[in-house]
Amino acid sequence: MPETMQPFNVSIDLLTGIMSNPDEHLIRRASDMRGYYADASALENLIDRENDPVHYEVFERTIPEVGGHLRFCISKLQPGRVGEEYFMTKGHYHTVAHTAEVYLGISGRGLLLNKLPSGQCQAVPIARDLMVYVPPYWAHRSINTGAEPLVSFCVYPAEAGHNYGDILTEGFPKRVLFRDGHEVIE
Ligand code: S6P
Ligand code: ZN
Repeated sequence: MPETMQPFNVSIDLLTGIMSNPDEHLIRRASDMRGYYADASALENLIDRENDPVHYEVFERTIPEVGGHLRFCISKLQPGRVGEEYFMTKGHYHTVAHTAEVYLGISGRGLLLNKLPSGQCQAVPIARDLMVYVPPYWAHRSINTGAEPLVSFCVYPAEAGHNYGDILTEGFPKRVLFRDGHEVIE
């Protein structure tokens, strides 16, 4: 047996989405989202007006990034809009493209926007008590369409990795907007 990692547990507050003892706490601020929203000037206004607020956070325990292990995290995305567009994460393909992922909604509500390299795009609702399966090869991004933080628990093969570059170049073909009092996907 090549490796003997010890079993462990992790405390997660299911109301706030805070993992009490993460090894890694990634914070993405509004300024980290330059280039992602359709309305670039609305993003600059948000950065100036609210002093570059936290956009989303990822809480993780360090797991070796090798086959056999599973990595897991809590993702917490704030509510709000940049112009008409709901707050969202950057989105990524997995570097090892044939690796899947499970997202379990913990609190809040929104969409998981999924895209294949062919251009096929699917928006799947996520909320407390809704789990989303992201099959191999699909890029994925969380979008918060609610008024509360969207908190998800994610699990994926530890070797998957994150490929942000390809989806940033291609873009997701759909955006999720609040327009004329309604949620619109266009
Ligand atoms: C990892 C998983 C999530 C996201 C997190 C932030 O495979 O999909 O942990 O990393 O929701 O989103 P993003 O698109 O900035 O990595
Ligand atoms: Zn992923």
